[in-house]
Amino acid sequence: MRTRVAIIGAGPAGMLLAHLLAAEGIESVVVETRSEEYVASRIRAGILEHSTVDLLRAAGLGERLDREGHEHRGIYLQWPEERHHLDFVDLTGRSVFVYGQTEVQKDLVAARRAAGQSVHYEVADTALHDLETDHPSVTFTDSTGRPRRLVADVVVGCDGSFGPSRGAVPASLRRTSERVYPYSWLGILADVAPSTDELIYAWHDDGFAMHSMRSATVSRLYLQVPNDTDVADWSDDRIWDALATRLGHGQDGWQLTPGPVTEKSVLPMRSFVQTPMRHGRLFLAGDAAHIVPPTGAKGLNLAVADVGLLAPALVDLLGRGDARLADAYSDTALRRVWRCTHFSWWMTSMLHRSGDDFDAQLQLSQLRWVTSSEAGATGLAENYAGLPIGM
Ligand code: RFL
Ligand code: PHB
Repeated sequence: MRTRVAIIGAGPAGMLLAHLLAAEGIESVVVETRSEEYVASRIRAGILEHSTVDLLRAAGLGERLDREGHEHRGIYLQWPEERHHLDFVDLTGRSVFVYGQTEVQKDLVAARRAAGQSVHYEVADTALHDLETDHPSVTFTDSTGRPRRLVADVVVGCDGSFGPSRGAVPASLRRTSERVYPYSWLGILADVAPSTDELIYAWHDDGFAMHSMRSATVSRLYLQVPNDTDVADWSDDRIWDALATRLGHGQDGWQLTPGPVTEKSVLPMRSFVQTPMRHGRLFLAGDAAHIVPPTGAKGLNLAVADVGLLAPALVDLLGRGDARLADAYSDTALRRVWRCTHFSWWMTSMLHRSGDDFDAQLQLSQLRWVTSSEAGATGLAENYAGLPIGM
């Protein structure tokens, strides 16, 4: 098979890239190990930052987002006895949207299907070849068991944290930076109306807790738990009790309403960056190049920002023979990647209990400053609501 751009991974990065390239007349083929249904039903991100929403709208993907997504002006930050609202719109003029990754994925799949996008689901043995030539290729076994070779002008690794693309950059040329955190998140999805109008991020002596949501009838909540926690040890009642304590049920009359839990999982947390994000005719985008802990709600947004830079770079390279944006892609993308890596690390470090009381006092002092100083609040708001793509 021959195509212009071979895209590995049909998650949000891969499908959005295929969509943006097609809008400029550049054909691509996507290969994906999982089934379409599996990719579309993975419960992951929930918050879209301002520039993500702008990009999706400009790409013609904003219709359902505008109809069903919920615009939030800010977030609540709290610790025992105190809850403060940070209004991002007042502070920076920018808001965020609650619209699940599952919904973004459905919109992308529908748009690509309507356009006749070639996507090979349920492939195996994906391997990358000849990346230092101008005819790189991807080999895989298709869902019928047939070995295939896809020859392209460019290969883009959008294959997330476990895909083969990042390892295809020669070990002598790649650098990785990593931080593993000593705690995880236990996340639940519950069929109950959210007990809050906007997200609550809570510091508590027992550990961090967060109240997020997916819609007017579905809540998403998280608890800080030790690494290697077994979900089987957390009954629904135990989870709701811990959430009530950490989120301050009863404080100033606020109540947390529990409901039926429909999904429950433990999510380890780490920061990871691999540089450069390009090697020869291979480009990396999204989780294939970087992972952030979820506390800053940045993972999906970073994947979208990468693709927002990469699509015009590939259009120039393949459509006009102009390599300037492609040559600048890695450095340009990494500026935002490191900004978001810092912000996610900072939010994580400020809100999770380490067990050390000196750390706890520093965290509380930081929270008091962020919620009482306009400079502090604006810094958080600017990063959370999102910097412009290309910053
Ligand atoms: P994805 O979504 O992981 O997609 C990569 C795809 O590549 C496929 N693949 C392969 N395909 C072919 N051959 C191979 N050998 C392959 N190996 C893998 C995979 O099957 C997969 O379909 O990466 P992408 O597109 O870069 O998108 C990144 C986002 O999914 C991720 O950053 C976010 O979900 C992170 N994240 C959050 N981000 C936010 O912005 N806000 C949030 O609130 C937020 N919450 C979260 C999250 C991630 C979570 N988990 C479990 C990772 C909450 C959770 C629980
Ligand atoms: C979510 O809704 O899943 C979510 C929201 C904000 C975060 C992390 C996860 O910071």
